[in-house]
Amino acid sequence: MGKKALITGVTGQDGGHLAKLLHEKGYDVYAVIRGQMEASHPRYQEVKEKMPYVNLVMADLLDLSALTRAMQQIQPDEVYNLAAISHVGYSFRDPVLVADVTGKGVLNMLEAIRLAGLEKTARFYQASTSEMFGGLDYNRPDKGYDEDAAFHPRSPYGVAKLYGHWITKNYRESYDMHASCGILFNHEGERRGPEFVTRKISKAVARIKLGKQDKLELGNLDSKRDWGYAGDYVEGMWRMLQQDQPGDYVLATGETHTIREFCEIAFKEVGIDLEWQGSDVDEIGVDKATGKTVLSINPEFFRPAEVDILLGDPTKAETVLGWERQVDFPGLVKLMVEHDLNLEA
Ligand code: NAP
Ligand code: G4F
Repeated sequence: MGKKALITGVTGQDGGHLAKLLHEKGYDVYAVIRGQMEASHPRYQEVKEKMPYVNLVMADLLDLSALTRAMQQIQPDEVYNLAAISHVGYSFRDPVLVADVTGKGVLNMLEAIRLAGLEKTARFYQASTSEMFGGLDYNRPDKGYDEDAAFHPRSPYGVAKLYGHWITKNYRESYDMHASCGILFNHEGERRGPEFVTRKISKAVARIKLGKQDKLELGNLDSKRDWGYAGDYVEGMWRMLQQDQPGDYVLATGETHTIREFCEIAFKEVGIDLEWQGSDVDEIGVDKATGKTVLSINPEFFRPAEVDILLGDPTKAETVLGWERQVDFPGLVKLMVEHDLNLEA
């Protein structure tokens, strides 16, 4: 019998990559999908069609009884908690729901494992985030944040994730659970939701190239992110749960780039050279060849508090886990634009 893994968040970006990886490694893969989702729902169908090897279990992260039943029925060896309301901008608009799902949802998962009597056997992965650092206390320009850096979350999402991070560590210390936290910096790719900036850009660039859209509207162009490829990051999650001891690990690239740079490279991929004109909310990106405005600023996308810079130091993951990345920054942008050109054509 293969090992059994239970994933939450399978309909999201990372869940799809992780389900595939675990299946390829010989696991029996189970995944929690929200209870209200009808079999006719497109996301349910996508999982059924593209990941037929995944056994679906109905449960919501807010529903402790359903989660406990799932743990009792499946008796998983490994549990990967990827489910969350994960959009930082949205978390300012609905902070209470985000606290419940992204924060208390983690407690529900840990309690479900305990209530099912699996705390000594099931290994647990919590999807922690670089958003917990927040950028304000950034004082290591060469190295970036590591596992010991101070937290200073700047969004309701970051605060909720910090609760999830600490309650996971608390269950590790209190009940001797094999519970690990991956502090992941931004990771992107062809499965990224269109509400996140990289996919919004790659999709718009493809549509502009194909004449299906005139212009892309963005918020802050000058924040910096440490962007990697999601497919590389799920391998790191799995490696954390294969260690003899649980722990916390930063997964990052050690490079940081502005949104502006991402735009420049993405437009270049389709043969458009961007020229920046104007400043602040009046700044625009112009196609040098045609003089057409292809990018402008919409203050609607600014956040009440911003994380100006994220840069991670993955030394621990590289040395202890032997974690490696296959896709670099230009490769990531290329991969996303090419994917969206094919999708939109
Ligand atoms: P994502 O694409 O936004 O996926 C979120 C998943 O959570 C979806 O499957 C969603 O299901 C599920 N979900 C939301 N509310 C739920 C609820 N009440 N009950 C059950 N499931 C629920 O996120 P991602 O990019 O794959 O990220 C995976 C995890 O890593 C998240 O926890 C995220 O916060 C964290 N993280 C991500 C990054 C990154 O750069 N991607 C970096 C650090 C940490 P529906 O389809 O039903 O909505
Ligand atoms: O793509 P974003 O929405 O990602 P953000 O806020 O960094 O959060 C992502 O990464 C976190 C890890 O650090 C995860 F925990 C989290 O779940 C999520 O996956 O925004 C990136 C940057 C921000 O500075 C934002 O202000 O892009 C800026 N931005 C500029 N214009 C925009 C836009 N972001 C979005 N989503 N949409 C815009 O139009």
